Amino acid sequence: MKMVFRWYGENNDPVTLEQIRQIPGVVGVVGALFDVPVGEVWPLEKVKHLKEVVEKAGLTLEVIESVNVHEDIKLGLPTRERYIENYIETIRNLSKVGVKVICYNFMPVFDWMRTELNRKLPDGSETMEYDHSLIENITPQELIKRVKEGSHGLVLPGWEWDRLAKLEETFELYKEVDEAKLFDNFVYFLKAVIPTCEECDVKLAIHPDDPPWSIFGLPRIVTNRENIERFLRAVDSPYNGITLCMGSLGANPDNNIPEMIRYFGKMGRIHFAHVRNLKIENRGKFYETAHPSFCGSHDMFEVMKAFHDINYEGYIRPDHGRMIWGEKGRPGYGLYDRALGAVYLLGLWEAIGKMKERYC
Ligand code: CS2
Ligand code: MN
Repeated sequence: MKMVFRWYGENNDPVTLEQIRQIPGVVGVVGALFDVPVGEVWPLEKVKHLKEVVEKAGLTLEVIESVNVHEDIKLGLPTRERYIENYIETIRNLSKVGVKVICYNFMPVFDWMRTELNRKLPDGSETMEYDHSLIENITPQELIKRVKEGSHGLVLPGWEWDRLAKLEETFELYKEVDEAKLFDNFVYFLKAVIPTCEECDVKLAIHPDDPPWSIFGLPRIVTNRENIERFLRAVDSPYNGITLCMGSLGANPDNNIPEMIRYFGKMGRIHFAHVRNLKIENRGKFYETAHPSFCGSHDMFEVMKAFHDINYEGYIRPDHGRMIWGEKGRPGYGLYDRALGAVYLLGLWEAIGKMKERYC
């Protein structure tokens, strides 16, 4: 297992590479270019520059999150061909600087969704919350306004305000796209790009839908073991893999996370993992907690043990953390709580390994 940490780039992240370097056990960052419009090619020069900056700080850049998929590909419009070509070009450019895994998602319109970005917990920390009953009672526009207000002026991953400004148009187009159609469009995309991944030795790792159910009537198709297995088998290449984000899948208590890790791990299809905890208050309502098991609804020991048992050699990163110790930053992506999370996960990993060596 390789422990990595998400970083938003120079002048775009209050967290510095020097700080990340000092978190014990973290070997690399998960990076991206945030100034290339969705659908355009990531220029080789920019990618090279990012790589140099990261390596100069003593860290690796082997995972990219995210190369976002243009909406026309998800919608299956004729214009998708151009965007697929661009995606292929981006894969090639990333492979040239040694990128091994690309995380992406296939969620219509919205990336991850929360209804409250700054919920105060009893210990004074702040965290993000999702409440489905609220989603059912407001419009997508109202929701976007809420998220924007809570974002402290920082662009959130997958929440490009310009793109979201054209919401009505996009929702109109999705009237024609149900789950079956979205699945076909997804497989069409995979069939087009996976041969290049094989050729360039870059693995694709789809991020599950967050939360793993339909919102605002939009289709969602990466939500459980059954539908994940379906598209893994539809394009049966080891380069067609997943990002096992337990924060996303774990919001639905029907998803058994350790079991999914064992299942997809044995298939050799987990290339990247987001490991974090959350507290399910009731069905459809949860908030993000600190990583340890006693803070949330998930048994993190069982999760890390499942990764250990499958001899997981891929990348893991802590995911959303709370805002603690007065830190101000991008919701979910402060330094302190994620650093505590990384070290906690590494502690579990060491303990599990030594227990096996000594007592089994
Ligand atoms: C991330 C996602 O912040 C988050 O919740 O896990 O935004 C993730 O980066 C994308 O869905 C992957 O494309
Ligand atoms: Mn995630």
